[in-house]
Amino acid sequence: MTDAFSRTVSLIGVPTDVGAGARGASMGPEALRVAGLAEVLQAQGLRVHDRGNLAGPSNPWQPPENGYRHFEAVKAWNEALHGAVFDELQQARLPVVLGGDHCLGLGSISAVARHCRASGKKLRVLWLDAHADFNTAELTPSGNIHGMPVALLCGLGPAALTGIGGTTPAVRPDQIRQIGIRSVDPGEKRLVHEHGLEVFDMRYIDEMGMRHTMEQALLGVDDNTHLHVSFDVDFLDPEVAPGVGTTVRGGPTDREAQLCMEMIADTGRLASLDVMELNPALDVRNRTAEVAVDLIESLFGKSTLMRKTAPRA
Ligand SMILES: [Mn+2]
Repeated sequence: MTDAFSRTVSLIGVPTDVGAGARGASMGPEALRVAGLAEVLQAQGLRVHDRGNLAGPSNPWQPPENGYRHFEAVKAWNEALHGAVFDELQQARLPVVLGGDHCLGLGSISAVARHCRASGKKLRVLWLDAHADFNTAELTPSGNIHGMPVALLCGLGPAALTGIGGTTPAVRPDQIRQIGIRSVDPGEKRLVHEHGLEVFDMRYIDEMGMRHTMEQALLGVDDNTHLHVSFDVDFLDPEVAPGVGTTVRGGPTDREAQLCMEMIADTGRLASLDVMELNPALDVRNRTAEVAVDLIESLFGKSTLMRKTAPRA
């Protein structure tokens, strides 16, 4: 048995929305727990260790300064998360980060990348999101750092953020595949092209289907690959998942999202996960958290299909 299926999963709650434009994602970790995340993972045969929540500064709710909102708070939360994720990986545990807004992708993925460098693993990041999150302070109108983590990971931005993992850039664009994208600012679009990010946007998924999309996104994943999934819940169509701060119409349906998760599970290479942007303040009776937990169940190997093949060894 390897990776996801022999390991302890560590839940790391990061109750903050300092990077977001709406308050409420700070309640995400608890909503995922209430929706039964630990129990669902245990039912898959995984050991689950809930590390509780990290601590950090409260949300000061200030306007941007020099193009960034809450720069110091974002830095503090991401440094704390970086340390926590790296610790878990060093102990051969599979970290599941319960966000929190998506600015936390910086702390989480910089830790995963550092672990991959230290252990000689090949890194593949699947970024499931309605947005490319490739903004910079120069481009973003809002200054909300949850729109910038991919750019920061690729080294675009101030050293205090891009250098959190000790190596800048933390990741190369060719290690990232973005899936479900349907809302990109004009300047951001140009930057995404300049940096050669591989994007499977909704147009691609509509035309080619989720199966082909995932085959392409997973191309080259091998036994030495550390597969990280950064799951922004706004990846999903708002009909399925209303409880997010930045809904964008026209996302994957429940079945498309299930297939996406199942095909990731089939690789057997999932080694770390972020679940971001769930906003219980905007949800309907915790429905979106329950949808997210269902999808995470599929990501860890639950297949809804009756198959005659033996379960993964
Ligand atoms: Mn995002």
